[in-house]
Amino acid sequence: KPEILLLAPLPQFLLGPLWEACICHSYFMTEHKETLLAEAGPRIRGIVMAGGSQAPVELLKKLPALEIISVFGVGYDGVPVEYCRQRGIHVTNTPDVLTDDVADIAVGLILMTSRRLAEAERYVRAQQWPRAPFPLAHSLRGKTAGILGLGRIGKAIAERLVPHGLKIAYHGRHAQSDVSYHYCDGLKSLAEESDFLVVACPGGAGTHHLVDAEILRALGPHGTVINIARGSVVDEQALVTALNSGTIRSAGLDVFEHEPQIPAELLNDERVVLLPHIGSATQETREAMAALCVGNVNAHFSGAPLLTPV
Ligand code: 8YV
Repeated sequence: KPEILLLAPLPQFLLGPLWEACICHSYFMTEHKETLLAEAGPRIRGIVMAGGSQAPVELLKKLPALEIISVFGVGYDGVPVEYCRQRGIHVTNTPDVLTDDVADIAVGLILMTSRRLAEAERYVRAQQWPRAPFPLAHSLRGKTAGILGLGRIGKAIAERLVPHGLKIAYHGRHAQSDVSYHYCDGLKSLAEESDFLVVACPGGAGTHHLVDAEILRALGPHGTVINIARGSVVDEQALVTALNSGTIRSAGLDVFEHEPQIPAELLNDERVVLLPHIGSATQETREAMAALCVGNVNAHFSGAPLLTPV
């Protein structure tokens, strides 16, 4: 059996089939990483990792026989793709199967922030309703959602928001001819136009802190940041400052810069909705992701075409 490294905790329905096909080493779990690498490193032919985990070049250099990295997730910002290309290491991910669930969470965050759903629920539980009605929230109809990154997930979000009465604008590297949404050629102009700035682009160096203090100022005091992509895209400290100073109204976040650590200012802010990176976290979707993830590993080691190469 080929030997592989696991760089993240994985669900049993993925570990089972992986163990059937491979000898798996739990790199993320062992306290003796150097010993594991010295002993098994030369025999490691595959890596399985999560969307948010990292496979740094320094680690890959210690794996001379590495042939494939299979990411259990759509985002492969933790993989040095150019280095892998040069070494001929295949990289696969799990696109499409999670699109609907992630888009649903974006819509959920938009409803939660605009209608103050989490606050309202806390209000009821704290028995405050008998004392006074809950304060008025904000309607979605007629507002504009500005989508940063109109890829598969960004498009699924847009499609869901149109029936809610929102106008859609977007920014990305280029305008797309197959959509009728308004294209903004800069992120700042998108933020100026938006009530909800929805981050749906890939993470990694190319998008690091794209949403910074200047963009938050452009979004303005009626604006809300929604992030279902990667924490790295938003400058979290700038976000905290913008919320504290009333530069923006609120934020709905499923991802953070240093997961699972969340700044205390966000934890203590009633207007912010916080989720523990659950965009793809349903039984159905995670099982479909697992099937692709192990399917790619098995395809590679049996010489068949990869199911979903990056
Ligand atoms: C994670 C994600 O992969 O798909 C992605 O890029 O961020 C998530 O789906 C998930 O945490 C699986 O570990």
